[in-house]
Amino acid sequence: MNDEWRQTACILCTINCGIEVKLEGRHIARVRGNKNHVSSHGYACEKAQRLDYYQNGRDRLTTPLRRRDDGTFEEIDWDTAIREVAARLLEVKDKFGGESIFYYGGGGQGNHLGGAYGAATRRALGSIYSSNALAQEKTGEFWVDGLLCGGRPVPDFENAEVAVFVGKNPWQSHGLPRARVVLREIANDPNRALIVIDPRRTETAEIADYHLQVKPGTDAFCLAAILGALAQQDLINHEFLREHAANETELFDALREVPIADYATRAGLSEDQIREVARRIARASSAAVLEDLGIEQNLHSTLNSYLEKLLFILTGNFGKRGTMNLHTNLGRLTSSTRRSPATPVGGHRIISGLVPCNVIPDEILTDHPKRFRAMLIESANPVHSLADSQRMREALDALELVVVIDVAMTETARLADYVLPAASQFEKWEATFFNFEFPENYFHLRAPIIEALPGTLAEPEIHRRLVHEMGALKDRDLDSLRAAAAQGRAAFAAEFLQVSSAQPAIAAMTPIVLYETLGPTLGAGNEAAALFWGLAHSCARTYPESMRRAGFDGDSFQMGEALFEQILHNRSGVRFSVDPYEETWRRVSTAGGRINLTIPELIGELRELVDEQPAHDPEFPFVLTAGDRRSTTANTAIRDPEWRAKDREGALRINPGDAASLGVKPGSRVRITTKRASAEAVVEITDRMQPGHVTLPNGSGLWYPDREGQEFLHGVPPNELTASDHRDWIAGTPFHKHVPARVEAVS
Ligand SMILES: Nc1nc2c(c(=O)[nH]1)N[C@H]1C(S)=C(S)[C@@H](COP(=O)(O)OP(=O)(O)OC[C@H]3O[C@@H](n4cnc5c(=O)[nH]c(N)nc54)[C@H](O)[C@@H]3O)O[C@H]1N2
Ligand SMILES: Nc1nc2c(c(=O)[nH]1)N[C@H]1C(S)=C(S)[C@@H](COP(=O)(O)OP(=O)(O)OC[C@H]3O[C@@H](n4cnc5c(=O)[nH]c(N)nc54)[C@H](O)[C@@H]3O)O[C@H]1N2
Ligand code: SF4
Ligand SMILES: [Mo]
Repeated sequence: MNDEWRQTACILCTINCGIEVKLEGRHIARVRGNKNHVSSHGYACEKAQRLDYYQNGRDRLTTPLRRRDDGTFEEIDWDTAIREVAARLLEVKDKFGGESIFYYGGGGQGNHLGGAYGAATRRALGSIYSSNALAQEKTGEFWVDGLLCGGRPVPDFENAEVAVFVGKNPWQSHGLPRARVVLREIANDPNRALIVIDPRRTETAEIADYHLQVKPGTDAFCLAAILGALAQQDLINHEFLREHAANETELFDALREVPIADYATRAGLSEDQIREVARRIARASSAAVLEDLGIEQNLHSTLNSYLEKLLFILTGNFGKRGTMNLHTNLGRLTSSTRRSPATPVGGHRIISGLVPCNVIPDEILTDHPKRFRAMLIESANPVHSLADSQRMREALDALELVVVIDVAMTETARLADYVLPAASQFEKWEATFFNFEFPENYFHLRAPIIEALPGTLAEPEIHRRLVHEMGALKDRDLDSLRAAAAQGRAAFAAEFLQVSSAQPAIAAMTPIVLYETLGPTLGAGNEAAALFWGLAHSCARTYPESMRRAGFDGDSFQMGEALFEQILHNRSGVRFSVDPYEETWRRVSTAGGRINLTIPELIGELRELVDEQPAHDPEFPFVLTAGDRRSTTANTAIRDPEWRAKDREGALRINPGDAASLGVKPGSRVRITTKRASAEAVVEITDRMQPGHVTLPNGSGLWYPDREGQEFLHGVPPNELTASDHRDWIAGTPFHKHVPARVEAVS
């Protein structure tokens, strides 16, 4: 074993805890939390111990692949791969227009440089439509946030008296730094309260002060009832609303009409529970709220997000300590790509630049002239992760060209025309742009700690080669910038400004331009970090005061340089902004700097709840949550089932009463059927589940070779069971958490 501890981050969830690892050859042999890390301070959960299963998966790709006519792959060299991929993409562009080339992915839980550099490739092609996993979870929330306040409020749980989790199980899924520590602190303090809304008695619900164990899919009723109680019992923070909000009439008219007792019953709760929770939030000196997939991937998805935000807004929990605040951003890299408001075929709403994932097959499987003709897929496994795997496979099959950039042979890569093998996240410079903390915000750029697996390339280099091959950038375009870079940063900055404004075609290639001009001055192998020079300077221009409070000084250029140097050299992350709570108000960008309370479309949906009949199809008496987070899941970042010490197959969890009526015992096999498909699973019987509700884990059901190279499917791929038309009317978000199903014992 190499005795040195190396700093990097865990890539298995959005929190990206700082870790230190010891290597044994190419293996990650030991892992511990990095005490010096700016945001995780030594915290790491059990999953990080198993990162070597990601780094050294047996199905890592080691050479570019080209599909033969018979569907099998042949190995090709990188020069051939780049030449052919560039030519084939340009061919699609010439025939059908660059808009017909759809980009999917760009990053996972630990990596986003591919997406950042990929922006250059997309601009070279004129590809304007794209999407990623956010468009099957957070786009409804983004849409609501935009209309309410124009920003994305984030919870300050560390300082909150009351913490509310709606359809979120942070004990397992994290979603906040040091989740288990913070949750325990809140739960153990008699003056604070933890409130959980979840149909399951999750690990988080178990330690909560209040667990509203809703019937699956009834959150709109539960949240409307709580808001109704706030409005009808006059638990509203009127002073806050007078000072900071606008357009309250329509909303309050609707809330005054909410039949609280009736809605409580429909949600499977008592009126007392609803009123108690409403009072507890209202009397708190501070409250913070976090929603997640349980309500986003569920009936009334976007309405749920709206109602969830009203919990903290109507009680005045915004713009102060322990509540909800608007954070800084290190950089938005893709916002300059040309955007369209709606999809080309179906005219579906595009939110935050993302095509709703559930309509992707509809935008392909049609004879509409504007349909997507090719897909470039990077660091994502849409055949597995998007609703309706069958239709996704059909859709990929109908395209002229599919190119996949991944580290492993995924379900999506198997269907590609070309597969380009990427270096792993421990073999290259990587970062996420999940820097959403407040009052302090952080960024962590990771350096490679293992040499790239032979045959692989990092994404920045892949995109550099593609852009050159397509002729979007000529070597001589960069001469003046290279010369300036040799003279130092100030000279480089001046020349960069000059070139960017005079030559838009070169400016469009900014990530690659920085990589090739500033990059070499950072040392061989470090070129990909050059992108952060641009981001550091844009951060210094956008948030000079926030950066000063974080200890940066001098003029904007000096602060940008200092931030870049810290990002480059600090292996435990950088604190780049510090804000007072009032700063949130300067970031509210809705009219008059006020929170807009009324979203007409959603008030309509709220009012219609009263007539909604609970859907009950005797053919499908169960509600299946297709994909929950467990201590043994990490999306599909790890493919080897052996990484799970327990629950290797990903059990179907079911209530003891239901198991008894089906006549199944622990470890029995059952058949689960939805309107889309049928699958077999092993059962785990647990009273954490309520009757009528079953769950399967997210991320299971992957093909993986055994030691002899024979491939097996492990567990149930949840999206074989889901349907793409089962989605929200506003954001198109899927109802993965609420799939009508039938369960039968297998004899
Ligand atoms: N261990 C682990 N952690 C992860 C990930 C992982 O794969 N594994 N993935 C990461 C990613 S990409 C994301 S987006 C987050 C997601 O994090 P979460 O949203 O917390 O994850 P889930 O477990 O999918 O769903 C949350 C909860 O929704 C509940 N739920 C189901 N139906 C309903 C309902 O009708 N109403 C309500 N209120 N709740 C319901 C489920 O019981 C579950 O406890 O996790 C991140 N963290
Ligand atoms: N039914 C159901 N479906 C769901 C969910 C659910 O709860 N239920 N959850 C949804 C959610 S919230 C999410 S976020 C998505 C996640 O689904 P996806 O967005 O598809 O992401 P991952 O499964 O994390 O797959 C990431 C891919 O990146 C690859 N990879 C890892 N490192 C690198 C790298 O450095 N470079 C490249 N090029 N590739 C790399 C991995 O091999 C993997 O193939 O799934 C969604 N799908
Ligand atoms: S899985 Fe998430 S919480 Fe656990 S160590 Fe990794 S980044 Fe941290
Ligand atoms: Mo996600």
